[in-house]
Amino acid sequence: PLSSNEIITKEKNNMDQSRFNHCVRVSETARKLAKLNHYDENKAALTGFIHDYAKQVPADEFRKVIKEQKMDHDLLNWGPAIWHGMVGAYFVQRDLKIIDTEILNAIKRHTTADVEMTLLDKIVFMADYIEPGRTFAGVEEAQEVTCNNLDSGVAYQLAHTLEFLIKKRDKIYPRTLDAYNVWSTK
Ligand code: DGI
Ligand code: FE
Ligand code: FE
Ligand code: FE
Repeated sequence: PLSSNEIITKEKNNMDQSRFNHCVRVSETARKLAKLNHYDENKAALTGFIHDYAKQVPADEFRKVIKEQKMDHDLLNWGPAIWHGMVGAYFVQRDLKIIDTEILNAIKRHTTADVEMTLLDKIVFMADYIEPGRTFAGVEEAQEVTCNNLDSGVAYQLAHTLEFLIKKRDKIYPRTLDAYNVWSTK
């Protein structure tokens, strides 16, 4: 495996400074949520740190990997917002040499969520949403809800993300909608 310093260097070289700073804050927030929910703090912090590793990969590189790795061709109908998690996990495995499927799955699910989510999936999904750099209206309520109950935080984020996407007349990735249907009633 790569050393921590090698991972930090590769992460830095794959994104700009403000995205890197976001990743550091997500890492710290994931550590805090792990402590609150009795999960391995170091594993949560690492996953949070690398969750957006592929956020600034060019679209053509994503398309190439989707085809070469024979991933679901429906992915080609979507864009970087969906790819940087779902396909981003491939880049994490390839470049950062991380093979832990729990970590890779949490990265795959960090944007869309999923009908079934592990504790690590939920920690990273919520840390990304409530990290202290976030400024959207309602972020304080989101932080409070999430720190009181992680599952309620997941439901909160999914509902608000759907509202946000519909307001923009953006497409809803079916998995995001499936996740909302399951988590909104939990
Ligand atoms: O990568 P970050 O910006 O830190 O955060 P993220 O990975 O949670 O991505 C958030 C963006 O992804 C946000 O602008 C909404 C978008 N998104 C989430 N679910 C869907 C989606 N975009 C589309 N088109 N469809 C979705 O279902
Ligand atoms: Fe992301
Ligand atoms: Fe997110
Ligand atoms: Fe993020």
